[in-house]
Amino acid sequence: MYKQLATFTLTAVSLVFASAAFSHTRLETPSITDGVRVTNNVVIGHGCGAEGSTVRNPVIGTSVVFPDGVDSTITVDGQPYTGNLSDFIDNWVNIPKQNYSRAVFDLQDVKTDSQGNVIGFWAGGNPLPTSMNGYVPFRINAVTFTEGSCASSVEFFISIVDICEITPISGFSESTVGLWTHNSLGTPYDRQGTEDDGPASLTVTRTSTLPASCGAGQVVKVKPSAAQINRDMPIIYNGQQVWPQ
Ligand SMILES: [Cu+2]
Repeated sequence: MYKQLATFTLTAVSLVFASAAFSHTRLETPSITDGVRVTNNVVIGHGCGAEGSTVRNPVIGTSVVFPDGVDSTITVDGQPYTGNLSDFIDNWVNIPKQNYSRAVFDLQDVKTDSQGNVIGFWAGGNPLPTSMNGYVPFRINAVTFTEGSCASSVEFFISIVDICEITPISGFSESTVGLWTHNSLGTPYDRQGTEDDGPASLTVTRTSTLPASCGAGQVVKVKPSAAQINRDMPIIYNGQQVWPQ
């Protein structure tokens, strides 16, 4: 009896955590393998409001930023790495490509760096009913591991802000924005919280055999820089910044 109760309690607790985690804004397919182009979606699971609240404000837009790999922060097996992303991934350029869709939002466009490479995208313009999920489609081009590298997987942290009300930065609150971002970059877009569980993750797992000298291989993680978030998170539409404002 006690054992059954314990099992039930554990199951109930893990279900609560699972559903809470699932309702965050995440990628439909967070785990992919190298060398394959994958159709994916940003899944907006709920509107703005305190985590766990039942009444939420509808999301009217979303802003999505991939680490550009230029000034990103890299760790290898948990340790800071000062070399380049190209030591592990040799084609991290123009990896996301937005798929045109007016299924959820009327307006959308890609975000580009100074060279015109896509580093993110946004969509918005009308409210997503709070009772439904919103799927914002994009494609991830085939990612390839650098020959000779020891990386067995590379996890990219994708920063997303769901917007429920257009405000200046000073108006950011749980009821106006959903911050699916890092908690300690030091940008106005940082998620409030002690755990760094905001961004949506995308893990690329290597399918080819590692060089024999690599042993078990290295686990690589890539976060955007504060400078990139500050530069790339705002939404520019027809040459004008429309959010935040
Ligand atoms: Cu959530």
